[in-house]
Amino acid sequence: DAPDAPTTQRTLVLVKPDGVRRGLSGEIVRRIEAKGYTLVAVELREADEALLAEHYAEHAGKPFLTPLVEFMRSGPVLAVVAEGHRVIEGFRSLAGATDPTVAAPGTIRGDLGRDWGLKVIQNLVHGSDSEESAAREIALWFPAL
Ligand code: RTP
Ligand code: MG
Repeated sequence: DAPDAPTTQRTLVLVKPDGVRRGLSGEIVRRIEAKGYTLVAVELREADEALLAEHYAEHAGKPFLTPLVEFMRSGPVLAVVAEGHRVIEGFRSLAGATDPTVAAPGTIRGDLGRDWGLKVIQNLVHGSDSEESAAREIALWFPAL
């Protein structure tokens, strides 16, 4: 590579079951593409318990883990791998804060999400939070990549 070539990075995005059920998959993918990121993989999936336990391993022992896994199994999720310079941070910025009530307007969660007062926060999307998480999550969801 040339010394100043942009480094590419990949992230795992999930449109969670609430997003798919509400018909927001296209709008969420649209925002990723409109930002200029490249789609590497897109697949509608029914996640099983083993996959989700692995995906959410960092939350083992937390009180919201069981309702979170139950929620994530309540319907299909759209699994997406997106690519671009600083896409991990960039998608987290597009997604907004975890709690949709306080997520900034302009973000996916701020514009489209709200707290429904359920056992676990339903906030439309997941995005990898570091290079290590992204590598681990992409290998888990898309072992062929
Ligand atoms: P994500 O992993 O989904 O991209 O979201 P995040 O980093 O903003 O949030 P994280 O702390 O990793 O939590 C994972 C997901 O668990 C649900 N959650 N519910 N108190 C609650 O009800 C609660 N806390 C976390 C959310 O769906 C959150 O996105
Ligand atoms: Mg997280």
